[in-house]
Amino acid sequence: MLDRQDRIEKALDAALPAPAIAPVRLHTAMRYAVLGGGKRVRPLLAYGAGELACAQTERVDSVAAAVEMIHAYSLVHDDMPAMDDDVLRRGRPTVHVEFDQATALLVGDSLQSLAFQMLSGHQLADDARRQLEMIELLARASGSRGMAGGQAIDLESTAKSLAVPELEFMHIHKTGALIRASVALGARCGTGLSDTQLDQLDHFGKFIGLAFQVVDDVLDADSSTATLGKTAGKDARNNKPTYVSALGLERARELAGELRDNALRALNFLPQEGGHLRQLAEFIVLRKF
Ligand code: GRG
Repeated sequence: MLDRQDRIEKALDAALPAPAIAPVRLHTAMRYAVLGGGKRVRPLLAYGAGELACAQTERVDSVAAAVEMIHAYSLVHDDMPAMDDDVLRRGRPTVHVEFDQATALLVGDSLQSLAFQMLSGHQLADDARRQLEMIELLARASGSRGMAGGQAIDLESTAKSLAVPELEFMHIHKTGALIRASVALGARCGTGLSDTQLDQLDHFGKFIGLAFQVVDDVLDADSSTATLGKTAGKDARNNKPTYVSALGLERARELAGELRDNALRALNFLPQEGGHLRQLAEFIVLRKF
């Protein structure tokens, strides 16, 4: 993990415009939003899937940087007053607090564009059609029928009590879609997996994405601001429906384990029984922040 975290940090650093390039404030804020923080779970999943598909690591670098840029943009926009209105992220002031709201909007916009530049400006696959499919895959996962759509449902759901299937629908989109896409894109950088194996991997991505969100709900209820590096206890204070409000803390914890087990079963059909993805699944459920 440390090796890959170091690798993605360098890839992101190289891909982001240098702070001295105009407009200096925007580029400084983009770098602030992306560099030097975060667990890099989505890039780690892309590298793990890429290994199984015998992908060239340089190709996975571009995919890993793209998914992390989309993730970072979503956090910047989510933290703004019009959405979740938070002042702390990755242990530091949020982008609109450190800079200003207009800059935070532009940081998100620019990171989203740069993500697609990463996928279109570097060779990811031998076959150009496959590369186009990969670009479409990220567009779908991050747009209104993926992450942004999930966020819209989240905003509409404040102070409502959602049944578990509705919660699942929201989270499969808001958090799950990008995690699933990270796995799918990493795997498509190589040619070592059959269509059946890609389907199994997609099953893994779907279930580990949902497990990630259930754990996020548990940590929000059960951890501290100091440990999380972001404000804890916000879901209950903001009257947000979560797995903890729907099921209680203990059952939500159990559910995270069940979702992980379901994800792990899909890996049994893959080379090295899923290799590093198996350990990443454990990390996602056992993480403390
Ligand atoms: C604004 C279009 C738009 C979407 C926002 C993902 C999201 C949608 C909002 C983030 C709000 C949130 C806290 C969601 C819960 C799951 C989540 C994405 C947590 C943060 O991800 P981590 O734990 O963060 O991977 P780090 O900092 O480690 O990268």
